Amino acid sequence: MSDATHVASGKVREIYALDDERLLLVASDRISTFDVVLPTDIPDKGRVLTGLSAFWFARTREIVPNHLLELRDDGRSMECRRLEMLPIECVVRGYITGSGWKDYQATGEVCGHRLPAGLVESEQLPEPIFTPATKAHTGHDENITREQAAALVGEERFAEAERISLALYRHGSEWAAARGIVLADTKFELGLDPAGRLVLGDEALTPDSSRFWPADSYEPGRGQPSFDKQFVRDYCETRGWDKTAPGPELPDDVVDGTRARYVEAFERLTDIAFDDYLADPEVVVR
Ligand code: Q0N
Repeated sequence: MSDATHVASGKVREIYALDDERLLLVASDRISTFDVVLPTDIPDKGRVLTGLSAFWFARTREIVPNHLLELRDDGRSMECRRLEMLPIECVVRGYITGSGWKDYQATGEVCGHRLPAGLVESEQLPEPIFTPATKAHTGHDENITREQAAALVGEERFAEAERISLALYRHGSEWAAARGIVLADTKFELGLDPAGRLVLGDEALTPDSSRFWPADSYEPGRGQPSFDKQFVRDYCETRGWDKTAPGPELPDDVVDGTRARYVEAFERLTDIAFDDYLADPEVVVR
């Protein structure tokens, strides 16, 4: 770490340059809700997200190569290949929620996909759809049409990004469904390696990059509770917080309950005990 240069900060992750070819991605224990980072950490949240990403990277290598080079012993840092990232977010939606639900209600379409009439909030779509977005550095990512996305990355790369993203979502959502978790939607970031091949970067199929819903309480026609953040959201609602920074500090029971939900997501999805991951992070990639 000592000779790594800080390159970028996300709300909850940091990126450092190790050399010209390699980056270090470090996942913190910070949590955001309603787009605000809260002052209270969730212990091990960064390890859960890093472990899940590494797990999926190891299991989706046949679909697309990825940027993971090495998972560090701290369980929260990954050494990665440096890529030239595409200027789009590769979002896949299997259910109609979030900005997709807003766009559908306004226009009957999401990113140029015309959807059946009469869908209700959180309903499963007839087929998962690829709904690219632009990367907004301030505020929210903006949904764009396939034509706009193709203009940004080229027709051929757009088609490949769509095919890869849909294949990753299908794999992840089927795996999760078998373990009682609905993967409503998810966001991937793809980049190009020096040979010009598409490579999966960022984190993948984690609760921070996806909407995870508990399958046993899934009920179309309303918003769904979040698998991981519901205690935090409920607490923030009872506090009557106006959702502007700074957010409220979280009491111990909300922290403990939320940590338990992250660990539960990890254990259900990986079939690996979280303590085994802490003892030796490599268990998720073997
Ligand atoms: C990169 N982002 C946006 C951390 C993640 N392998 C890579 N090569 C070059 N650049 C990037 C990666 C990766 N991953 C990706 N920024 C740089 C995603 N960030 C958002 C903030 O948190």
